Amino acid sequence: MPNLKAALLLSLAWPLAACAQPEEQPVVPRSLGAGTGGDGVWAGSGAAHSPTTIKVDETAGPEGTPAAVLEFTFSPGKYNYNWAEVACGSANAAGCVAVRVTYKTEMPDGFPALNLMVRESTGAGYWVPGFLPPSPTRFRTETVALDRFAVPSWSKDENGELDTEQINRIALGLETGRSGKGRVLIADVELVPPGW
Ligand SMILES: [Ca+2]
Repeated sequence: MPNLKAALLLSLAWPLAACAQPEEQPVVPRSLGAGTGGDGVWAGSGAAHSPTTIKVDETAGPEGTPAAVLEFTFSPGKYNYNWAEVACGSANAAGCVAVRVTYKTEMPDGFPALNLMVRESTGAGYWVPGFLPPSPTRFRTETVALDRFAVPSWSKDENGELDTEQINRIALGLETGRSGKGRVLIADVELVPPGW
C-alpha cells in the first residue's frame, strides 16, 4: 500500500513543516511560558518606597502549576506603584488582537484593580489602567482587547499607533495611595490572535 504509506508520511510531516516557519502569523494563543515566563524573562519593578520582588514559584499556580509571584510592600503616606513584566521572548505578537492574563491576588481590602500594559520595542507603553479586578479566592482569566489600550500621560509613541509586531513586553501592576503587603500570582500571560 505505497500510497497509503505516502499519505501517512505526508500527514505526519506537514505539521512539522508548518512549525518550522519562523515568521508564521499566530493562529492560536501564544503563552509566554505560563507562570515561568518561558524563554522570556520576568522582572519586577516599583517605586523606591514600594519594594517589589518577583520570582517563579513552581507550584503556586492552579493545581500545582508554576506561577510568577509578585511580592510587594507599599508604604503609608506615599503614592505606591509596581510592575510585573514579562518579555515576549520568541513569541511573536504580530497580528495578535488581545492579551489574556490568568492571575490571583493576595492583598489588603480596598486595594484597586490592576493595570495592564504592553510595550513596544520603541519603548512606548500602552495600558488599560485599573482594569483587572482583585481576585482573592481563585485564579481568574481576563482577555483584554488591544483596542482598549491607550498611551498614558507618562509615555509617548512617535507614530501614535500600537504596532503589534513591535510588542516585546507585557506588564501588570498596581498603583495606589494605600499601604500594606501583598502578592499577585500570575499563572499565564498569552498573546491572543483573532477568533480566540
Ligand atoms: Ca507605535
